[in-house]
Amino acid sequence: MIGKHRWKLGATAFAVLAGFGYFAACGGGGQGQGADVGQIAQDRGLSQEDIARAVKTYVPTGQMDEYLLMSSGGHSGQVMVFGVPSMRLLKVIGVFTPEPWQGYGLGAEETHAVLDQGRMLEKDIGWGDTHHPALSETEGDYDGEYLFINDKANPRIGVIDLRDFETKQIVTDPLLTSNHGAAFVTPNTEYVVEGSQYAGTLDGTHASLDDYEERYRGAVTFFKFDRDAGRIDVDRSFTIELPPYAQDLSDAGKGPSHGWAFINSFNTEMATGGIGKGNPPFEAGTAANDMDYLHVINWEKAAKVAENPENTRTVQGRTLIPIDVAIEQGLLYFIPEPKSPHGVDVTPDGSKLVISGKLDPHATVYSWEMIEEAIANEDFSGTDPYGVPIINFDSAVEGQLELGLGPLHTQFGPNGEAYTSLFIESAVAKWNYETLEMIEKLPVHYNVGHLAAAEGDTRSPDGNYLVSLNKWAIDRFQSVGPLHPQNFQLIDTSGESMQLLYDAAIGIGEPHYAQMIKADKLSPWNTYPEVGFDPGTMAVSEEAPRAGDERIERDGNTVHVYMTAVRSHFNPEHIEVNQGDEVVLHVTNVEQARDATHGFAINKYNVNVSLEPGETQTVRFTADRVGTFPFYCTEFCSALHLEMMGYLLVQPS
Ligand code: CUK
Ligand code: CUA
Repeated sequence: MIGKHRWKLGATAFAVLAGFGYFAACGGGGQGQGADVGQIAQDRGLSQEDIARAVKTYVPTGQMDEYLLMSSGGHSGQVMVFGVPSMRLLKVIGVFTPEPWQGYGLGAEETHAVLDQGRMLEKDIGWGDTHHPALSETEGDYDGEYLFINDKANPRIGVIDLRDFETKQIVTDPLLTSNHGAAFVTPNTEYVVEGSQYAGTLDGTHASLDDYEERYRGAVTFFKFDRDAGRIDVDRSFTIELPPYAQDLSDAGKGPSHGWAFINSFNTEMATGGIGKGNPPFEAGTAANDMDYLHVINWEKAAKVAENPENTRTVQGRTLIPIDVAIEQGLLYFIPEPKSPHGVDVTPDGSKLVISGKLDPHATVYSWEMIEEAIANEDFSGTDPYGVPIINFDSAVEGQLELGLGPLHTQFGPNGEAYTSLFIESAVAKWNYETLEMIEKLPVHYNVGHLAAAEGDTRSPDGNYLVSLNKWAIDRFQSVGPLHPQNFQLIDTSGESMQLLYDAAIGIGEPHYAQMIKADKLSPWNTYPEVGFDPGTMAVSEEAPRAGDERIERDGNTVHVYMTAVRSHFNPEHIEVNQGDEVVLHVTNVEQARDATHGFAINKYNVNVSLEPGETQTVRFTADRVGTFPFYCTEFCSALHLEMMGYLLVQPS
């Protein structure tokens, strides 16, 4: 419980602050400062716990946070980066949607090309439902090189390079109608895993819901990640056909379970809803059975199986391992799991799996050793309607622990601690996955979905901090209308008992999941390494304009402009073209000073490009509108920033 102790005496305040080393830190910073702090606490009615929280979360100006929280940006289709423990928002990375400040998707050819990769059925898509960011891993530990994120609504994966925190690639999955068990990586980022959620036809054709069992399917795609290229290689990727259950969250095995992936499911009832037709609603139909199926998939073997074309079919240009091949080759097994499960989380040592059921108050702990043995001994209770062998529940489960109402997702600490979110109960349960003992519960506000512990899903969790990604905020913040802010609650897990530290309102919803990485594992660039650097290729561009080399060249109806940007001018400053000309603008920020970013915007032409120091970009457009169009720098880069402008003059043809 949160202490509601109010301070009565300044003297008590002194004592507590002294206990936190406050005065030592003040270092003689003026007489009476301690008294002021005590007075402030008293005036604001802060409790001792409040002061402790403030001291723990405050990062003094000029100092850095210890961790970075890489969070889904929810429906924005973007990624948010926060510092922990300050919970300061450091960046919003455009992934599936344009991001105006970074000029992502607003004129620069390269970023347009990335966004265009995300078109589906020849449509531009103006949003994403991003759920799960996944940091790249080496030997089961975050390596700080790449970040992946899924879009549930339009089955896609975005690839972000953490040298410049920019999106480099979007891959779509035409076989799926939606994804959810994504993005998750295998322990060396061999593959980025993407499990489907709502079943559909793999070939994208229409099928009646009456033919659901026959025609509808789920699937899991293993996208091959080429680390040297920094891109997913679709041609070396493969998909495994699955029954039309609603596949849910996934996780990859590590250590002893390396080479395997685990996916939860619900709706093994294969309900198709239809209230209007007198059928039970989806929510009832999908919860009829006591057990659903944990999918146990041998991806390492599947990768070899997929190499032989005799084993696969090509569907919509992708390589598919049909379900019967998956069964025959021993790639796919099921294990019963309690009622409508949600999260499956592999323990840091890879020896156990923790599964939580939305409608079951227990965490169920599966033993990898037992699963492996059951597979070897063919210890099956039968098969599902599609012929997938079902491992006996008792042959795979090590134990269960009652946690509370609505357990969803689990993260881990360094000493056998498991932290499981309790959605219905609005609490975090801390328990030990080795001894199956409950340690403690902490109320959160309210209805928590995912948790993000520091490095909490790697093979070496840090402890220290936990973020509770709450679904409801209700009364936690000033009302800003009926759509309430989302709330990230920061929790200190370093002590004996968990302590709620801070409510961080998130102005963007709904973020589902985040991962927390030690900041010193990242080594992002402060500027692009050389002048003329193209973030699309992550190399110096031959075409990049250099200082002294600025010019305008006409080639028929195409006008190439080679431009440089430097505090506080563009060169050239006049661009004169005829209506209908194609303008190709190559522009380089020739500066190398840290943070000397210039923007380049053309009024009324929907162009805004961000040029970080050293960066070059190409903007291509047809000068179809006649008139005078200022172009100008959109970053306040210098005292004469407002003067950093020029004119595009388009004369009638
Ligand atoms: S899901 Cu949202 S709270 Cu998409 Cu990971 Cu569980
Ligand atoms: Cu460059 Cu303002």
